[in-house]
Parts: sequence; structure tokens; C-alpha cells
Amino acid sequence: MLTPEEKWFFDHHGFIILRKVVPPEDIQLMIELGNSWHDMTLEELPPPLTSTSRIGNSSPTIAHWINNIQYGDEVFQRLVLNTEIMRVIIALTRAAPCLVDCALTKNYTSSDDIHFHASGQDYSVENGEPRAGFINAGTSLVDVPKGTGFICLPGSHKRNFDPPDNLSIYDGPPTVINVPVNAGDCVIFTEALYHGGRRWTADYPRFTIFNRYIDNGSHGRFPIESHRHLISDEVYELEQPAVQGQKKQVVKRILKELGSTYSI
Ligand SMILES: O=C(O)CCC(=O)C(=O)O
Repeated sequence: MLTPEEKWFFDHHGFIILRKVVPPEDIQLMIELGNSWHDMTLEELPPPLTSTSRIGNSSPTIAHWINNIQYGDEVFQRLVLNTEIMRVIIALTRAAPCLVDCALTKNYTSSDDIHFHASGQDYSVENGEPRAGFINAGTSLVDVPKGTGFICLPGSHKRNFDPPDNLSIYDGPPTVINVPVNAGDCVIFTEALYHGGRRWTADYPRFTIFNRYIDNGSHGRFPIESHRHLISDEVYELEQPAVQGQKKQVVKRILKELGSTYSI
């Protein structure tokens, strides 16, 4: 599933980069839909699309995101089921992924910085394979120039010691690294990794899709039954709770497509 180099890279850094995994025509369509949804108010969004960044007390200049986008168009379901991305997600979840969030974030030069944060410490190596309990697959729809966008504290997912408080997302290597990507590239990282986002600097907006997966249960989330007709059976199944040791049909189909004999 993962090559020896990918296993080493993920274990060492806490993320992996997949290059050019999305076709340009899908990228174009996602940007068009993203632009139209981001121009809408919360009430105008077609249900069940919503924006948790517009609910509550979040900063008005936060880099806003739209949630449940997989219900908004098939193009986002194609990304959810993308074989190259799922190859890594299936490996890291020991063949038991549950999709818990699909969100499309738009950053402007006026959008806030995203400071270091991490969720949990659920990362380990089992039977010689890296595994992560909470994973984020961030696919960029635009070219992200060096110096802006995603940054992280490489290796911090192992968290044997807490990082010092005085680190800045603008610090440089070896402590903080910035990960420049191009449109169609996907950065898959464990949410246990300390990460964040630098202020956007290009003269076009940044669009990123963050698809999040867990490897056990469903974080109390379930497919939205009232809009179940808007997603395929495979995406519906992927949103069902994950049970270790039980492979979903969608996982079996992707493994077959990959020619993998992966067993737990
Ligand atoms: O802008 C970025 O790439 C970082 C996004 C982020 O920190 C998050 O999704 O939790």
C-alpha cells in the first residue's frame, strides 16, 4: 500500500505529499463551485451545505470554509474516492476509514493566520506500518507559492515532549517547515502533527479542500439521511462508523483496483 519510502517519510515527518492527483477539469469545476458558495450567506447555501466557520463567534476575517461539499456536487465525491489519496488513507487507517468532514476553505490576503494546533496524539507504528487515528487530506486547487500556506513542526506527531510556547508559524527550518504545493497536489497529515497556515500572499485566492478521516467510530457524525440521495452508495458507506477489522465494500473495491492483497 505504502512504499518503504512513503512509510519512512510519513513516520519521520507526520505528513506525505501526493503530487498531481486531481484532473485539471475537476479542479476548475471545484473552483467555480467554491467561488459561488463562498459568495453566499449561510442561509443561501444549498442544504445540507453549511459553514461552521460562520456559526458562533469566529473571527470575521477567519479563512472561511464550507462543510458537507460532497453533497453539493459529484466532483467532490470523486475527490473523496480518489484512488491515489485513498491508497494512503486506507493504509493509515488499517483499512477502516470513516469520512468525517469535507470542507472547502478559501483564503484571501486579508484572511487570518492559522496558528499552530494539533488534535490528539493518536499516531503509532503497528506491525511495521504507520497508523493514524485522525487524518486530514488537504488538496490544493491552486498553486501555493513558497513561504505561504501550510506549515508544520515536522515530527511533532510523535509528541514525546511538548513544543516550546514561543514558536511562530513564520519561523523557518529546521523547526518549522512550509510545504509549497501546486494545484492538484494533496498533503495528507495526521492531525496529531502541529500544523497551521501562513497568511496568503498571492493575487488570487487560495482554495483547499480538507477531507478528514478517522479509523474508529465516526466522532458522533453520520451521513445526512435527509440528503442521502445526493451522494453515492460508496460515499454513504465511507461516512458510516469505522470498525477495526471490518473492511467496507468501498475499501474492498479500491483495494481490488489497486491490485492490493492488503490484509489486516
Ligand atoms: O492553511 C492550511 O493549510 C492549514 C489548515 C489547518 O490548519 C487546518 O485545516 O486545520
